[in-house]
Amino acid sequence: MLAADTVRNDNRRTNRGRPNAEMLRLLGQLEQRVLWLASWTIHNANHIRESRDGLKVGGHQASSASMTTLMTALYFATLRPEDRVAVKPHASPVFHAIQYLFGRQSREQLERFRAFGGAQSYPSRTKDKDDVDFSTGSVGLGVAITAFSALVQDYLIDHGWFDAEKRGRMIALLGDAELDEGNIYEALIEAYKHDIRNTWWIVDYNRQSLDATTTDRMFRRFDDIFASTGWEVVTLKYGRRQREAFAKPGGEFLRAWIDNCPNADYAALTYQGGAAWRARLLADIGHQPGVKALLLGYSDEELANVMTGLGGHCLETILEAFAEAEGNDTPKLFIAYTIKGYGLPLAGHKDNHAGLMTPTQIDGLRAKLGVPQGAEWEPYGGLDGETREQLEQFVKNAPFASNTNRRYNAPAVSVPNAADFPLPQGDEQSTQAAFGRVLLDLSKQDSELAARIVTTSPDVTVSTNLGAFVNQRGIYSRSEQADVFSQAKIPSVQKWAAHARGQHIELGIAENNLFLMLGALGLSHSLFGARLLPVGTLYDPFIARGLDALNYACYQDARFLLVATPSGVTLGPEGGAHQSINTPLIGMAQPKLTYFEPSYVDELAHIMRWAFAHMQEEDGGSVYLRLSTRPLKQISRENNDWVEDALKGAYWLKKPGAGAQAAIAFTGAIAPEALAAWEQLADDLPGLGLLSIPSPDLIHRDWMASRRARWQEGVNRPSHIETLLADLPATAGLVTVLDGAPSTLSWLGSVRGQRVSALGIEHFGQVGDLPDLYRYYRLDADAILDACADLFLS
Ligand SMILES: Cc1ncc(C[n+]2csc(CCOP(=O)(O)OP(=O)(O)O)c2C)c(N)n1
Ligand SMILES: [Mg+2]
Repeated sequence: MLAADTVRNDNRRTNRGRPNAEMLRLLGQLEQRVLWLASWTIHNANHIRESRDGLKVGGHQASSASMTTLMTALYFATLRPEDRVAVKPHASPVFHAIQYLFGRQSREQLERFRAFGGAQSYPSRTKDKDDVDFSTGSVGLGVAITAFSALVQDYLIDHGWFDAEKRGRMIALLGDAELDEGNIYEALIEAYKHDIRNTWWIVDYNRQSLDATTTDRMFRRFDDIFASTGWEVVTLKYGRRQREAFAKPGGEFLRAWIDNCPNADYAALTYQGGAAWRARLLADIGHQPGVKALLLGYSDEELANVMTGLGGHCLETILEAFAEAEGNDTPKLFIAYTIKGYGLPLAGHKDNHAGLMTPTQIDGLRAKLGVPQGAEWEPYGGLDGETREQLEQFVKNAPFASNTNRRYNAPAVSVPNAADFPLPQGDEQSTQAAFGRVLLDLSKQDSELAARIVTTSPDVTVSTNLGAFVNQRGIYSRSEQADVFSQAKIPSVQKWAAHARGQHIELGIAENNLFLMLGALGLSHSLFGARLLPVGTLYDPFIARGLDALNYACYQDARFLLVATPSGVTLGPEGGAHQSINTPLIGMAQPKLTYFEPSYVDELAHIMRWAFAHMQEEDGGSVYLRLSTRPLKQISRENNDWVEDALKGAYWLKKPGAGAQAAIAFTGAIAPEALAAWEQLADDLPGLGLLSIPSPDLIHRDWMASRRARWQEGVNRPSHIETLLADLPATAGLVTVLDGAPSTLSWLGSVRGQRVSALGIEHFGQVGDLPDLYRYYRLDADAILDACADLFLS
C-alpha cells in the first residue's frame, strides 16, 4: 500500500493537467486499477463477505464505472488539495478506491464496504475514515452545497479570515438524473444573484437514471438553463477515438447518426456490443458514401470501443477541458457524455443501476484487467515492477497528494459569561423580538463573537427581527451597493447597505437554500479553518420545505443556530396556513440539532449563550429555537438558581409541595395560560407543581441516554427529568401543554409511571385572536383545568 506523503509537486499551479502521452498512459493504467478496485469492493461485499441476514448489500457497479475516467482524471491530475469535492453518492466505491491508491484508505475499510464501521455506502464526512469533503446521499443536495461553499470561501476571504492564495474550487460530481432535483435550480438562481465563482459541476451524462434511460427531449436544455444563469457550459461529447473516426471518409455521417440516436437505442446497442452496432449502422447509414469502408476498418470490438468512446471516457478530452477551465473562475458545468457500466458487462443495460456482476463476470473482468487471482486487493497487483513504481511515483506527485491535512479545525470563539451577555429588558416581550434585540446588542459590541456571527434568511430577515443586526453589520456582497432609499433620504427602518464586510447573507424565498447555506457556513471551521457562527431565520412551518437539506446539514455535522418564528397557532391572525404543529417533533427527532422553545426572555438569553458555545464544542451540534411573536409578561426571578436546570431542558417554576398530587408542565408561548391555571388550582390542589420545559428535546435525550448508560455500561445516573419528577409521588398526575403536537410532552408519564393528560395542537388552519384560538384549540387555562380534573376522575 502507498504511504501518505507530503512531497510538494513543483508544478502545482502550472498546467500539469495538460496531458502528454506518458501521463495519459499512466492515467489509463490508474483508471483500470480504480475500475477494478471499485468493482471488486462491491463484489466482495455482495458475494464474498458472509451475509448474516440475507439482505441485499448492493453498491452500484454500473454507476461507479460510469464515473471512473472522470474521477481518475480529476483526482490524479487536476485536483489540488484546496479544492473540495462532493462525489455522486453511488460513486462512493470509486472515491474509496482512489483514496486507497493515495494511501488514505485501508484495505480493511474497503473489505468492510457497507458493513458496520466500514467504508460508507455514500461518502460521509462523519462516518468515513478517508477524507470526505461533503457527504452525499440525497441526490441534488451534495451538488448545490458546493455553490454555497464557494460563497462561504469568498465571504471568508473578504473578511480576512482565509488566504485568497489558497482559494480552491468547489466541485460536484453528479449523475445526470440529479439534474431533475428542484433544489439544483433554486441553488442556481441564488448562486447567480451572489455571482458565485470557482464552482465546477461535472455531470456524468450517461443518460440513464435509476429506472430507465432519460428522456431525449432534455438534450441541450441543461446547457441553456445553466448558460442563462451565468455558467460556462463545457460539453465533452466525443472522445478522441470518435473524433478521429469523424475525420475519416464517411465520418460525418457517423457523427450525425450519433447526434440523432435516441438515448435508449444508444444504451441498448452498447449493451449488445460490436456486432449489433455494425448491423444497426449499416442499416441506417450504410448507403452513405464512405460509411461501409469506415466500418470495415474496425473489428467488432474496435467498433464498440469507438461507439462507447464518449468524451467522459476519454482522459485526453477530459484533461484538456479541465486544463482549459483553469483559465478563469466563472462557474463551469461540464456535461461529460458517458456510458453507465462502461467497461463492464453491465454497460448500457437499462436495468443496470442496481445490477451486480456475477462471480463469472467479475472473474472475466479480473482477467481482462490483468489482476492475478489472490492479488485482488493489491493496488497494483499483476503489474511489472517498473510500471508499478511509475504509478506509485505518479500518484505520489499528483497535486492532490501534496497535502494530507485537509481537515481543519479552528479555535472556538469565546462566548461572554452570563453577566456580560445581552439580556433585553422590558415587562412585556416576545421571544422573537428579544432574539432580534440580543443580536442587535451583540452587534454593537466590538467582540470576536459579534464579528464571527453571520446571519442569513430566505426573504424573512425583517419579519423574523434580524433587521436591526443587518442595519448594524451590513449585507454581504462582493461588490459594494449603496442603499438607494437611504441615499435618497427616504425614511426607512432598514438600512441595507451591501459591502464585502457585511455579515448578513440575504437569500431569496427558498428554504432549501437556507439550509444549504447554513450547512456550508456551518462547515467553515472544518473546510476552511475559519470559525463562523451562522444564524439562520425562517418561519417555523417552512422548516418542512427544507427538511431534507436541514437533515443533510446536520448529518454533515455543520454547526448553526436555526431560529424559527413565528410558530404554532400563536401567530394568531397572521394566517392559518402559517401555523406549525409538528416542528417540535422534528426538533426532537433530528440528530445533531437541539430544540429549544423558551417562554421568557431571560431563558432565551441563556439559551442563545449556551447555543453559541454548543455550536463550537467538539461533540456539540446545531441548535433550533422555536420562537413566538406573542408578547409575554415577563416573570420576576428571585435568583439565578433556575438557570442550570433550564439549560438541561426543564426547571420547576413552582416546585411541588410535599404530597403534591399533580403538576402542570408547559413549553413555550402558552406560559401565561399554564400560570393562570396553576393559580386557579393552587388552593384545591395543595403543592401543585409548575414545570417549565424550555427544551423537551434535551430532557428526552438525557432520559434516553441515562437508560442506555444503565443497560450498556451498568451506570446508574438518573436523568434530569427523572430527578425533577421525583419531587412528585409516583401516583401524581401531569398535565402537559404546548402550542404544538401533544406527543412532544406526553411521554413524560413514562419517566416515573405518572399519569398524563396531554394538551396540544392536533389540527390547524383557523385564524383569530389568541382568546378565540386558544379556546378553540384547547390551550387556554380552562382547558388546562379540564385536563387536571380529568386526572382525578378515575
Ligand atoms: C433524493 C433522492 N431520491 C432518490 C434517490 C435514489 N436514487 C439514487 S441514485 C438515483 C438515480 C441516479 O441516476 P443518475 O443521477 O443519473 O446517476 P447514475 O447512476 O446514472 O450515474 C436515484 C433515484 C436518492 N438517492 N436521493
Ligand atoms: Mg445517469
